[in-house]
Order: sequence, then structure tokens, then C-alpha cells
Amino acid sequence: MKPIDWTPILEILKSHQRFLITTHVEPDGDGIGSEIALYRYLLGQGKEVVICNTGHPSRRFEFLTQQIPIEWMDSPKAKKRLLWAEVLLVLDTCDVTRLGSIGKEVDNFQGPIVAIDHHLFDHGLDAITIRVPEASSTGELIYDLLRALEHPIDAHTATALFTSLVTDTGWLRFEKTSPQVLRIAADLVEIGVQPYELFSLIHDVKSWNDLSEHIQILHTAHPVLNEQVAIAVIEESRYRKYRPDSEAAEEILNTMLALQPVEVAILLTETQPEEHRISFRSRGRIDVGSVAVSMGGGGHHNSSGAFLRGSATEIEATLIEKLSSLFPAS
Ligand SMILES: [Mn+2]
Repeated sequence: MKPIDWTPILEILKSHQRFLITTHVEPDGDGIGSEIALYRYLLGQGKEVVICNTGHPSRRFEFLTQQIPIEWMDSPKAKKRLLWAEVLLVLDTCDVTRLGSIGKEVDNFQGPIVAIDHHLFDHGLDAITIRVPEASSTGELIYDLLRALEHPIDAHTATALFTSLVTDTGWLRFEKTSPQVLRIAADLVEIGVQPYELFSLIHDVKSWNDLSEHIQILHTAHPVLNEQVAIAVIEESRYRKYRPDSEAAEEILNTMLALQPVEVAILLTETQPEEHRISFRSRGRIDVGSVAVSMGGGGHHNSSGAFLRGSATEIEATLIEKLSSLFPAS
């Protein structure tokens, strides 16, 4: 990762008092970890800070959020909070459509909007943006910011940042796990992070019901394009009862990606009748980021997503058509 010029952001942080921090809908470990690290820094500087997210928190991250009053909100509340804040800090996305109720109100926001992100593309968020696609996670960028500020990192903040790093890199193994990421991880462990304990807190939280749901979902997994693509489906009726959070979805996708010769795993989640979230994971050869972008979505080379209207069968046909050129018949 090239050195980042944080000057414009530092000036905004210094010269304002009331900050609203948010991240994308269905906040993941990176979003929440980054929010908490930045929240704790600003609070320590005597600023007034509120974290406000759309969507339900995952209980996986309660160990990070339980002492921090995160607000989970609808539109009227978002409007009020945006009137209160002088600066809006958007973490782990630059996509206004991924901001839920805040995204709907953001056009009326009077103050500066700062976005810190590592996704490939930005979509319509008018912000002062630090977007570094080479970064493993937004947490890596927040670490860089805190170090640029020569701010001492305590154990709680280290745990938040470590959560960001490991949840976005599949525990330090994905493509963007650079030597620098491992050095940051080492620094955070030195400060007091206990990786074994943290892994257990984040991942060993499944119930018997979760297991049964995972089995049902994996029952729908099937191969297409010469077994190089695996697709599983969550129907709307199941989604209403059981909403896999980002880490649970990750586990389902990883199970499919572990099959030979699968190169791409896809999870179709019917979030509304005839409306699907498409989650892509790639083993590395196929750029699923570009595939998602061509469908109006976004993400990274190996991990991306999009929303599409239509039945699972229709979407699967579209996907096969899109992907077939990437998998020439051998
Ligand atoms: Mn991220």
C-alpha cells in the first residue's frame, strides 16, 4: 500500500466537534471494527461522536459493541442525527445505495462527508474520499490513520482493528494479506490481541438451528459451467426466518469454494419476493468484482455482490450467460 496523505481528513477531524460515524448496511466485522477504532479515537480527543448504522447488529460482534452505544436506525432518526452532526464519516463503503436510511437523507447533509474505504469503485457519494483498493480492509486504513496521528492504540482499539483485518482477509489468507497487513497484525497482537480467543468470539457462536439452516442451504448447492461454479440459494421464506449474517454467508460460500474444481461460489439470497442479493466469491483466477459491477453491484476481485430482480432460475440463467465467457469450455 502506498503512503496515504491524510492531511485533508486530519484537518476536518481537528476543526469539528460533532461526528456521526456510519458504515454499509448489514455491517460486517470490518465496518464495525473500523467504526469502533475511530469512535474511540475521537472520543479520546474530547469530541462528541455517535455511531449510527442501518440494519441489525450481528451478535458475533457484541464483544466489541456492548460498551458502545451504537444506534440502529430508521429514516426519521437518521434525519435527526444528520442535523445534529457537523461531519459524517462513512466507513467501508463509498456507495450511497449501501447506506440504507442514512443514504436516503445524505443529500441534505450540510457539513463535510468523509469516506474511508477499500472497495474497487465508488457510487455517487459526494465525499472527501480516501479509497485504497489495495488495502486489505478499512481497518488497515484506520490503523494507518491512527499511526499517522501518532495516536497510541490500546487493547480495545487493537481488538477492533484486528477484527477488521481478519474478517476481511479470511483470517490473514486472502490475496490482499500483504507483508504490511501481517506486520500490523503482529503489532496488534503485541498490544494485547489474543487471536485464538478472538476467533472463538467471532466464529464459535452457532446454534443447532444455525447448523440445520446451513445444511438446508447447502442442500441447494449445485454445480454449473463444468463444475467450475457452485450456486446455492436461500429462498425468501427461509430468509424471513433465518437471516445469515455476513460471516454465516461467508461460511456457506467457503464450503462451496473448497470443492474441486470450483473457481467461483455464488449465494443467491431472496431478500424480497423476486429480488435477490447475489454474493460472489472467487478462488482468485476470476475477477468477480468486475462481474458484480457489470450487474450494478460492487466489491473486490475475490469477493463481491449485487442485487437483481427476478426469480432464482432467471438470475441463474443470467449468471451462466455472464460467466460462460470467463470459463471457456475446455
Ligand atoms: Mn471491508
